Amino acid sequence: MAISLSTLYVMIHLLAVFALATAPFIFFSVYADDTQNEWKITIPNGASGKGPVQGFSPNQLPVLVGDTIVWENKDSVTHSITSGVPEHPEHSGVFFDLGQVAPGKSVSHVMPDTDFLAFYYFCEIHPWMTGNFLIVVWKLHSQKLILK
Ligand SMILES: [Cu+2]
Repeated sequence: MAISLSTLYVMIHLLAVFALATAPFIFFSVYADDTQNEWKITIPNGASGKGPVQGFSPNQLPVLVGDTIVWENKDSVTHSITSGVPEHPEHSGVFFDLGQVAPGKSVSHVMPDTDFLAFYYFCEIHPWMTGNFLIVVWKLHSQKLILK
């Protein structure tokens, strides 16, 4: 049976989408090994303002299970690191609640092994400060990379 041109177009399009979607995974698989990574997130000076300063920098991270994420408060006021989204305070802190971080202090969190693909967090004191971890559940088993 001959494949029509439009079918071919759709197939090529799907292949392109697949290639784009998998590119980051291929990139990370090159660097993924059994070593645990440490990621630094800075809370910059002026983070609590609603202005141009980003509350968490970077505010998105692709991390692996077992990675350590460190938040360093370089602002002049205290912030909190609480899982969840500000729109649903009833679910705040379900996954982690690192409490308040005073100016000049740091807190860290080790990414647990769960079935979730993304974690959102925010500052309870300044709820417009938000961040997240994406595709956090890479698992390495005998040199094989498995995306849960
Ligand atoms: Cu804050």
